[in-house]
Amino acid sequence: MDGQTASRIETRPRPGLKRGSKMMTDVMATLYHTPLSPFCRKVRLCLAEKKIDVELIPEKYWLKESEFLQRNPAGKVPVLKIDGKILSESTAICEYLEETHPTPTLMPRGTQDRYEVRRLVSWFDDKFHREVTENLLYERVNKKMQGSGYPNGTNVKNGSKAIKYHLDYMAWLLDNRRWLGGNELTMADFAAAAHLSSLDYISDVDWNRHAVVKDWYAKIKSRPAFRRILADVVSGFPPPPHYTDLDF
Ligand SMILES: N[C@@H](CCC(=O)N[C@@H](CS)C(=O)NCC(=O)O)C(=O)O
Repeated sequence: MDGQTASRIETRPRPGLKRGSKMMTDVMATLYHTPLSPFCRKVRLCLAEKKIDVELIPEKYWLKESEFLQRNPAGKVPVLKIDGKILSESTAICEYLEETHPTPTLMPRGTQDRYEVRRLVSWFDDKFHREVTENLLYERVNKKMQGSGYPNGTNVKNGSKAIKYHLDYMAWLLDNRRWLGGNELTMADFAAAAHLSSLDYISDVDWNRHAVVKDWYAKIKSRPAFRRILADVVSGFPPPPHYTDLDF
């Protein structure tokens, strides 16, 4: 991790510092998150790309504690405290950040291009999430973490089948564009990379299926904004060695 990233993004308060103490005033924002949540990862990537200081606080959202529900009555992570406000819904948060911190931009200028980015963010956060992330990550990791049972074999099989189709679709897009949403890096790339990185943490992505998708992920994985995500370690689920390897 480079010095800049290390000082800007922290998973917990630094030793000797109490939250709310004067010395923590360099922290501009607080994100309540779960390390492998793709929605939280998307917000973390936008924050890091825009070099916004953030303190990361792990949240066991499934316990539905009253303090958490007060922050977000929907009972979901991510929740971002910034500018004296409490924000929820990952895409709304990313668009808020885009408007308040326009540089570097993660949305194109033109109406058609913006439409395409929004369509793809929704593709990954809705369709990919339902067909792949829920069936693989939530079955294999979330159920164990939350003590809510064992992976359902049918769901895992469906997820493994569906991810192939999604990788094929990404390859088709990337055959025609530099990045997923067009010729610039956008939120669409971060939405996709957030899901895929969480799945890669449990070795559920076949990077050899399409060279163009692997190249895209290698490019995005080597960005400074990605480093903190690659440093995540979830207790009871050690990541495979290739997860952090930029030359995977
Ligand atoms: N549409 C929401 C989805 C967030 C979401 O579903 N987060 C999951 C963790 S990955 C969660 O908190 N689930 C709790 C629940 O659905 O009760 C967003 O984009 O922020």
